[in-house]
Amino acid sequence: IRGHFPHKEIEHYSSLHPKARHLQFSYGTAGFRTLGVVLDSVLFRVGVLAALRSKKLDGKTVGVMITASHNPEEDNGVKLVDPRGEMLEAAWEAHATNLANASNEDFSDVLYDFVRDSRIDMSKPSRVVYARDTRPTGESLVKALEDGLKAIGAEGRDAGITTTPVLHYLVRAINTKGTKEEYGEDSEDGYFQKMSEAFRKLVSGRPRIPPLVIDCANGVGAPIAKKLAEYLGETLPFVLYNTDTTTPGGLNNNCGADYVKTQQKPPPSLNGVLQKGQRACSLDGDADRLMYYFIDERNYFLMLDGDKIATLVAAFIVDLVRLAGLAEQVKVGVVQTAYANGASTKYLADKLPVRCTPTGVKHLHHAAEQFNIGVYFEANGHGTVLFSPSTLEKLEKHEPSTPAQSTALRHLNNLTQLVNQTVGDALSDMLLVEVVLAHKAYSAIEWNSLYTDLPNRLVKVHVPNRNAFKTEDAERRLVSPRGLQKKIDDLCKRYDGGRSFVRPSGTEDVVRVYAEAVLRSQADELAFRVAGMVYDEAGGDPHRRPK
Ligand code: G16
Repeated sequence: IRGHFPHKEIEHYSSLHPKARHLQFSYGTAGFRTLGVVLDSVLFRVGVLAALRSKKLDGKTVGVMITASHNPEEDNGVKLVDPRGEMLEAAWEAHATNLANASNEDFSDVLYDFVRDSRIDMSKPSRVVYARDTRPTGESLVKALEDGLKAIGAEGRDAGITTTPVLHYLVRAINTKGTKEEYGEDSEDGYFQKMSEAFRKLVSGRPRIPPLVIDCANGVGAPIAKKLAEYLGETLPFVLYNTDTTTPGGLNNNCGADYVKTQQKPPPSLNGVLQKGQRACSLDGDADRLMYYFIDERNYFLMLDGDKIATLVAAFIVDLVRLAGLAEQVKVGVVQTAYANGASTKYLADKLPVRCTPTGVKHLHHAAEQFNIGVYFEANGHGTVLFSPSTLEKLEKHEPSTPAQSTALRHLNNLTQLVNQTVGDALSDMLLVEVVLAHKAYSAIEWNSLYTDLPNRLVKVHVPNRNAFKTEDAERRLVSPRGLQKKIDDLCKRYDGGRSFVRPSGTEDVVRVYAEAVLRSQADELAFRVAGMVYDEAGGDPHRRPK
């Protein structure tokens, strides 16, 4: 090993954060996620790992976010953020899992072997910036993380209570400071400044935007949205709901983006609030997901989910690229997952290349990087737009030959500033949606009418062991348990437009079942029949079979 391995410090601090023998942890879709009260040892070890990751990357700043996002309040979690603000490199996820599961006696040795095998130079500097959401377990988990940093002697920067997207922004801003790729000032203020300035430019000269209702899920999105309102002033009036971050049990409870998406209805707290046609949106517990919706003339609830956002945004960007005279040089593509509504994929595929990846921002993000401009969204409202470095350069240098080209180019350049390109960001995405609606002079009704969603249903199935379910083909097919996929295929054939798939969740202890069909009743029936098959196959208790 190069440099000094701090055996003593590691043993000392590790003894303050012992791992319970019977617990096993795994770095899943979005890091470690489980009950907050059992995560102390994990946070300590993640602190150690983040510090080592920074050393490995020559002292660049690495991020740590403590959140369980859309999960219930008693859950918590932690994920690592790489220097450009993107998710941790996949190869290190396995290291994270290994370290989290090492026994107390072995931890120091396992760590030593890891440092040696990964050729980490212990004499390098180490910097970590971290933040947490509003969960009650967050405060003590931060302390455990800080002990991990101390054990390695890393320099820590506490970004306090903020959203996941702000933390990702900070990581990129810190690491690009003073370089050609400077991302913005490395503070919350810098984040708001950058976004709100771009927004003002993009909507200037457009008619006044009618007020938007925002459901903050009783989470950290509430204080951050409040601050954003100060920066936006009258340019985007909004009314905040579900902003109570102190009453126990409120977080994501009967509110938030996940509630709206899975229940397919507005949070009860908005009953009687929404006027017909008025735009409303829900954030999730760490404000990285966004779900729009409205009530129509007949009092029906209509949801504008991640697919609707992707189509709206992608079509707008394609138009701008064409108007700027760059259609030949800048190719726009869209990335979705198996959860994308079949109607959205059909609508998009007529206009653009569309790719499908497994669930998880990290997968979509990497696929989107393959395009000059990659628009990625999960149906659950998680997504963003990526402009490749060469595209950014083109947009900056391109000489427009007409006033119309010049305007389109200016809009595109402002979009690169408006969008949080590090990760899905509910507030930045919200501003993006509002820009497109303002430019197109669309109401929610017109936006919704771009295409009609196939009725769909998402069901959670509680099974004894979700790891028995394994998938292939971007999670669209099951390979295990054997034979189950064939049964699902046979069943789907009996429904008009029937499609269904099954996958284990990476953030909750459940198996997820998705189904869609031409008729609402059929989509529901298909979902529950597949859920029943999953339950039986997994040996679930017959009395608790999904209904
Ligand atoms: C996380 C991931 C998302 C994923 C979601 C659900 O979101 O970042 O990419 O769609 O979990 O994943 P799964 O179906 O595997 O449970 P969040 O908002 O909870 O961080």
